[in-house]
Amino acid sequence: VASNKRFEERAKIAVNPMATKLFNLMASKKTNLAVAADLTNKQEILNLAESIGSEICVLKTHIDIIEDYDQTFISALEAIASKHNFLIFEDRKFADIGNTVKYQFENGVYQISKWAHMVTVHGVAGSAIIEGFKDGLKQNGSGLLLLAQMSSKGSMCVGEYTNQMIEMANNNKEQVMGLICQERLQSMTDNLVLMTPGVQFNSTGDKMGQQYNTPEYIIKEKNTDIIIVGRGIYQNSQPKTEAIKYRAASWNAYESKNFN
Ligand code: BMP
Repeated sequence: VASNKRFEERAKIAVNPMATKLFNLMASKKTNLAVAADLTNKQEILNLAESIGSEICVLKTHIDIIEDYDQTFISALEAIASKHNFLIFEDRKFADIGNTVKYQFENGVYQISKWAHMVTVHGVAGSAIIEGFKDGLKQNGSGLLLLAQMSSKGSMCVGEYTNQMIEMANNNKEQVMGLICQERLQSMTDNLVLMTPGVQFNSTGDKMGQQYNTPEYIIKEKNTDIIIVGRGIYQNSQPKTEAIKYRAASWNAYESKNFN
């Protein structure tokens, strides 16, 4: 299933404000590369962000794996993000009832709603989970990304569950900016951003169930919008050089689509 609209056109039809912002950012910066900065030391993440910031549209964090976390980390990351013009994505994978996710989003050590431009949500608890985000999302015009499919072996986000996640996204477009998925399906409308993890050039998987595809395959054959690359970049001896390669591969794959 092809989307035949360019990112700048999709920015105009997106409903969630962060979806519009991200489509426009990709179109103007000419990058659909997101990097998963899965490092456990705050200075290592900041160094990575500084070195690859010019190449990416989004930097994805797992804030709860950082061993020396404190609030100075957030302000330092925000400064790098505004200098290099990328958005911050906290991959929290919220999955509880609405009342609990509201606390997890707004409170606790991380106060995610204050700084994350987008966060991931599992729909397993049902669509009322979205109610728990409504207040927090308003703070910065942020967006939710629903997990419609996963990259890992044996994933249970398949079939009818995937269809239900797409429906949940389509029914809540003010809050939901996009989907985490492995392919574009017909029901995934053009106003949603489709982001795909499990991308690496030189590996087909790891020992813990991860499965990899190439940027070209994901963007061109599977027709999603953004690749998310973690170890393929941050574990390389030259992350910047490698990020430039992933950026070129995923952008060229996007540009090679047939737009009308
Ligand atoms: P890596 O490229 O190193 O395998 O990292 C992939 C990143 O994407 C990890 O941060 C992981 O938590 C995330 N992710 C994933 O791999 N598959 C999914 O289906 C959803 C994810 O968020």
